Amino acid sequence: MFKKVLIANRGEIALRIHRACKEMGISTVAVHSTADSNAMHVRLADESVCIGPPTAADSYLNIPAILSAATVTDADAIHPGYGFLSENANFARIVEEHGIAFIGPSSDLIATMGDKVAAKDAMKRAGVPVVPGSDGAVKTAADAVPIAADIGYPVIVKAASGGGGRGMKVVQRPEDLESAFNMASTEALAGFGDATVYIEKFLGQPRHVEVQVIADGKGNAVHLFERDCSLQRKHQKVLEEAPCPILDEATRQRIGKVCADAAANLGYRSAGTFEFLFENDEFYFIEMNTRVQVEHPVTEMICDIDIVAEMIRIAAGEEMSLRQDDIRINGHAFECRINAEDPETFTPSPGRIVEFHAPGGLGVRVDSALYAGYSIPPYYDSLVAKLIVHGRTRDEALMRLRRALGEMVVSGVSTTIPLHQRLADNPSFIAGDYDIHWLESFVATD
Ligand code: MV4
Repeated sequence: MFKKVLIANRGEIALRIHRACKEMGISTVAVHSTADSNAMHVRLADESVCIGPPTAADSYLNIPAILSAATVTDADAIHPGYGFLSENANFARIVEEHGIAFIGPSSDLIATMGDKVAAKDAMKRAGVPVVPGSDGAVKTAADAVPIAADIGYPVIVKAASGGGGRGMKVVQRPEDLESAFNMASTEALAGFGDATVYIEKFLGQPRHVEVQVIADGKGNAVHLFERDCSLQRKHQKVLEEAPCPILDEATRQRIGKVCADAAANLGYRSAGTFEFLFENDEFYFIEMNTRVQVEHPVTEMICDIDIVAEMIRIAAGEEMSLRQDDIRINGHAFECRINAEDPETFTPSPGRIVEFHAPGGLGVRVDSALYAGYSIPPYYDSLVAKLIVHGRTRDEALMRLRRALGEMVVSGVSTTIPLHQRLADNPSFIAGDYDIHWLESFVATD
């Protein structure tokens, strides 16, 4: 097992990784920008290294600085967390070339999954159901015409290097195809340096359901069931739950097995997530995430498995001890992403935290790097805490969610806690009756 792990991240996920390391007897190295000298992840780590100025491009994305920090502290491995360098295939490759373990998949599979066309193709071949669409990339607007006609309108043009909704264009009618194709391709080139696009059938009211897998790269893979992440605003998840409240048991077992088998087939190593659109009781693969995700705790709560610890054990070359038959869903979990933002306008609200009180009690977990007196810097993501609740049933988890939100205090900055309180009282949310567009209208009208 590793003696020392460098955590190439900040905030709550840096703490999350630190906690897994300490429970495994591993010492930790924090890296930080000059804006984060007083951050909790720096305070808790056994050692810390300043890697640059506040701007992420110069610090948390600074590959030479992070490698130097790992070298001077003699770290055996690097955990990238989420965001920043976590899905940068080049970073993973350079880390390995330095004789340091990258706590994640191989750089080749990160690269494959980063190319959405290659990812879909790999999944199709591995027996995963994908959204009907073009067979690979579509080169010109003229080529798109018969392909779109064949798929049937409406269609969606997507950037192969995309993600987060950028470079995506919905096309309702054939006469709009050429301009949409050119806009998507231009946006893709500007945003990702790659003009490649592909075309899919546009699904109108799907849910976003994703399956968590863990694999050891030696042909062993398990799934940890699914999360429903449909509650999003501007492609940012707001509240997630596990399991999906509208999925029947047979379909759940079937899609889980499909994903675990695909992960084993691909020789996938580490934790990974298969993202699907779910509509009319059918799953359609869209993308695979090759990192630990923000919302991984809802899965940990229902499966009683430490996903980050598993990632570390697997990166250290241990064979996976998890057995599919031992993994069961116990109850229900919700996660509220608490952002330092105005709950109405969603404009960021950085600044000094005056009071911080985390709720507690049975079935309540708070993953946060906040403390009273801490100043939230304006340079990074506005996520400041995750409130995760678990109950024996969805109803019990919901009661617990309201109770915990009522106890939580973050003063000095605005947060999205009031938004979560309104959500937790909303009849459609309570009924589990929502799709990927529902939250946008809830925020606009309610
Ligand atoms: C789609 C879609 C409908 N049909 N693909 C948005 C982000 C990107 N990762 C995939 N996205 C979508 N792809 C087809 N064929 C609708 C979306 C989409 C969406 C997906 C998941 C969660 C929220 C979303 C909000 C708007 C659009």
